[in-house]
Amino acid sequence: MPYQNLLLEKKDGVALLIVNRPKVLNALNDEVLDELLHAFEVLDLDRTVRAVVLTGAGEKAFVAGADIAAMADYNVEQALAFAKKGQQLMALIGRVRKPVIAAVNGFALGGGLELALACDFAYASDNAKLGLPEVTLGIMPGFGGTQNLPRLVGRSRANELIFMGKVVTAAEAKSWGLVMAVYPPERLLDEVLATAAKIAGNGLIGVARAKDAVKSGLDMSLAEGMNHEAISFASLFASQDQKEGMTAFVEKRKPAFTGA
Ligand code: CO8
Repeated sequence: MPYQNLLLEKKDGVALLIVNRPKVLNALNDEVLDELLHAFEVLDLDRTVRAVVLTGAGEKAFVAGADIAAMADYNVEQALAFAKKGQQLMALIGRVRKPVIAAVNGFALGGGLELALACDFAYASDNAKLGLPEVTLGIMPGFGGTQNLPRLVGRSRANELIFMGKVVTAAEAKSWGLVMAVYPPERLLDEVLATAAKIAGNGLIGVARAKDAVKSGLDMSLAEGMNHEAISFASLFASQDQKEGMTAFVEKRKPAFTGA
């Protein structure tokens, strides 16, 4: 499917997905959400892709939120449908059987920060600004921000950010663990692509099962999560990647994982 609002490049097992509406700072409207849903479904199934990097086009923004002009005249039913579609996208990113890493290259506001929060982890440029300013528009986060942010940074920090509509610097976001590292803008993408390439060199099934164990474990009791982990761990011993990884170690060579 040719995308109107996305760019997609693939190299050495890493897909680079770019939200491409720089004139409106990559704001998310219904069409962008549909295209992102399609792209992540396809990337999940694409056996040549072992890690995904998500970023925004241009030098100013990752994604500056849901499209305010498009939402302005929504009624309650339209708002619900839009929120559900956004949440469907965030859930899909969590289910994609490979890591999805956000390269936050500028503003990540509202639905843009919620998109970054849905990724497995994030890096930022040192000029990035992150926040959930929805209350300044008379609304509240609707793409998972009230659920995902407190799980990541704790309830007090999340509440302060959300109730104030506060926007924080990349350095502050790093000190909270919201982003893993901060780079100069011109280095950000190369650094994130290098991280993705390292992950892409590991056993795909092991990484995928680990992603699932961490993600679903957050919604389980400790005992259920442990059991889920043990079953996932054991299942890997039926994979070729486990045989290859351990044989390569014994033979003192680099493993050549196939993802099978
Ligand atoms: N939606 C639509 N257009 C936008 C958005 C946006 N979120 N952000 C920026 N733009 C547009 C601007 O309107 C402007 O367009 P134009 O050139 O035609 O005037 C263009 O992008 C460039 O923006 P600015 O001129 O404003 O650039 P500045 O550098 O002066 O400011 C800011 C950058 C600070 C990022 C500013 O653009 C801004 O505050 N943007 C809005 C940020 C925001 O409030 N985001 C949250 C939106 S609400 C949301 O995300 C809810 C998610 C859950 C939805 C639930 C479903 C119902």
